[in-house]
Amino acid sequence: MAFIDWVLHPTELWAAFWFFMRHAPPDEKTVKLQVSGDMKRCYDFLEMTSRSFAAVIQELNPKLRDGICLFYLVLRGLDTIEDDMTIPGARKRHLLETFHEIIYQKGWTFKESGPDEKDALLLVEFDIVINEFLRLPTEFQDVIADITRRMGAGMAKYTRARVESLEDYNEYCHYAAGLVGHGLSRLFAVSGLEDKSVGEQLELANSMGLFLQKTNITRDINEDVLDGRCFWPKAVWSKYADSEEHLIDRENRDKGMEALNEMCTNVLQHIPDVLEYLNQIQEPSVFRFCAIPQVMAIATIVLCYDNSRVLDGNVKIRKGEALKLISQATTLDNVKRTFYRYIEQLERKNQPDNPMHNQVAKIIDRTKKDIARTLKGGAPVDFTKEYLVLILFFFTITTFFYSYLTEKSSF
Ligand code: D61
Ligand code: MG
Repeated sequence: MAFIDWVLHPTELWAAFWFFMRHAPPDEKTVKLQVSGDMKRCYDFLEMTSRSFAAVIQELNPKLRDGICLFYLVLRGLDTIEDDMTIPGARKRHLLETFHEIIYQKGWTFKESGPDEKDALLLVEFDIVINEFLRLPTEFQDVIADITRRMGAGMAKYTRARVESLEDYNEYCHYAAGLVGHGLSRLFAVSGLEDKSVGEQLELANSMGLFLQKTNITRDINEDVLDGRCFWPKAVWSKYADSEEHLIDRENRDKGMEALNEMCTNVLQHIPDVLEYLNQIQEPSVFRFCAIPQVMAIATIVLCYDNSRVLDGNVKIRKGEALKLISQATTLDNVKRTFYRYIEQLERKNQPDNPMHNQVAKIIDRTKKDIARTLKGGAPVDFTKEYLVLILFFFTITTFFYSYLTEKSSF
């Protein structure tokens, strides 16, 4: 059905065409040609362990690129231990709580991962990550170690505790992703590419992480429940289901949908902070690095809203849609236009009989007003589709006219 998708979404085909024109394969590999030895291996690990962040990290300004790659690998190592259900509780908590010291121990490796652990190899060769970490400027090392310590402690806490209340949910997401936002903001400031104040507005940085993490948690409910996990807070799902399995049960679909819509509404609350955070970012490569994950997230959460396929299995935005989002995440104004488009789509999906209708309508209203007020030229209109139809129209006419002429002259 991919072909039909492309025909039905000509603007995405257009974006894909330009994307592949700009990112021809040889160009893509330039980062790895510039770096050597162990750092090259670290970029291999980055590509192995992250589909979503590998490209944006590689396109960062060289002042930040290696530091943020290593920040990612250190935390991915920590998260691989957190996610591994085969490591005994006490051992796991000890590893999580001491990981910020482990990253200073030359030669440390870890071979105890369970057989299903997708990123086990990263820990088997973790000495390589440590070598490169120790080569970073100490200001970078300090930030990474501080965030690793706090994230490890939080993750250790949640190996026992469950996500019960909404406060727990915000706290867990703070440990898993909000702290990444803190660390990144501090690294941006330390590098001198962004203002010192970016490294101090940490509440906004936290929201950047929460918007991404909560979107994933909301989208992945089916997969997580089938794996025997659930990150939806009990305070929410227990209003609609007797158990986590009951939540995705077809027999309980109406209640399941109410729970899903409540979870989506919770995510949407972070939108004002996300736009305010992006408003402070100056350097173009840092801007794209921050904006691309956020536009993917808003597209995903709007797709999930009132969508029963989330409870049945996996939902994903189309490949072409993702390429279009990436190519448009260049400036604050373009990102605002993208958010506006998705907010309008959400408005169409937000039916009056939905119990979340009023709360979602408020967020829609506020976001549209915020954007219309601050965007040059006011509320945006997207004419890309109309342009393409026009081009296609003239192309067809010209072709017919041309063949008509050549037919005539051949006689
Ligand atoms: C600007 C740009 C990027 C940002 C940001 C601000 C603020 C926060 C984040 C990125 C982090 C968002 C994480 C969302 C995806 N969630 C996960 O990967 C979960 O793991 C959480 C713990 C490890 C976090 C590692 C990480 C992720 C992204 C980074 C980074 C570090 C460092 C630099 C740049 C981006 C999730 O993992 C699932 C999996 O194993 O694949 C989980 O276990 O919950
Ligand atoms: Mg995890």
